Amino acid sequence: MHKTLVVGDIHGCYAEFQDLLDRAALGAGDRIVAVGDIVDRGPESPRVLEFFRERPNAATIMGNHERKHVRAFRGAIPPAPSQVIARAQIGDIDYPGAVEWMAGLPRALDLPDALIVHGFWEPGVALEDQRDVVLIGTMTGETYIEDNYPRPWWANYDGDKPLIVGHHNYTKTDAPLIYADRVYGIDTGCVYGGALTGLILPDFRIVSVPSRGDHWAALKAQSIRSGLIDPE
Ligand SMILES: [Mn+2]
Repeated sequence: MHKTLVVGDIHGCYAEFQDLLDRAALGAGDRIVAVGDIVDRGPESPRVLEFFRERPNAATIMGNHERKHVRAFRGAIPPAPSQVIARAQIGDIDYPGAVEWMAGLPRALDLPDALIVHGFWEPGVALEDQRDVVLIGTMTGETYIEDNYPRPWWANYDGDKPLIVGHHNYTKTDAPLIYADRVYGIDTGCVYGGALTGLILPDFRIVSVPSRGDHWAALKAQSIRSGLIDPE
């Protein structure tokens, strides 16, 4: 029986991602799936991108950060500091190809044992009819869910398989949110000094490694010093 390691928001934390792969001890034929937001805010977005672009057994869905790269590159929105920094890390030669690849990412992965989306879920709506902004986890999508449904949103989940999401560290600890063995929120804030969490299917076994530091604070400070972004 092959396993699937589902990984929370990596945000360019390549070292911790490698730590997690060591901890998970996957075998040949096992699969790695990220919940999106594999880039931005962390030190090594290019290496994380390369991993998911090159490995045949690895896949990611689209997070709100990948979507921001796509929309900013197309001129729909101005890039936020975290996209400016990631673009500089990736380099102008490779950036268009990276964005094109991000544009092709799916907004959900419907696995045999779980449904995986980055952001949220609207109850009473079939997967194919869910709004992009809800599944991908934009501010618009979050506001829409909060304005129209009781909180917390995960208590309204009515899909037929367990749901795995990232996007917010709901427990504000290094431990994932586990709601009624039905909804798993596995973003544990690695890029802010928390932990990187994975879930190994089909057993829903948690694996976790500590962050090596508050990468976003360090990278932001360094990028302000170098003049790449403006002070807030
Ligand atoms: Mn996110």
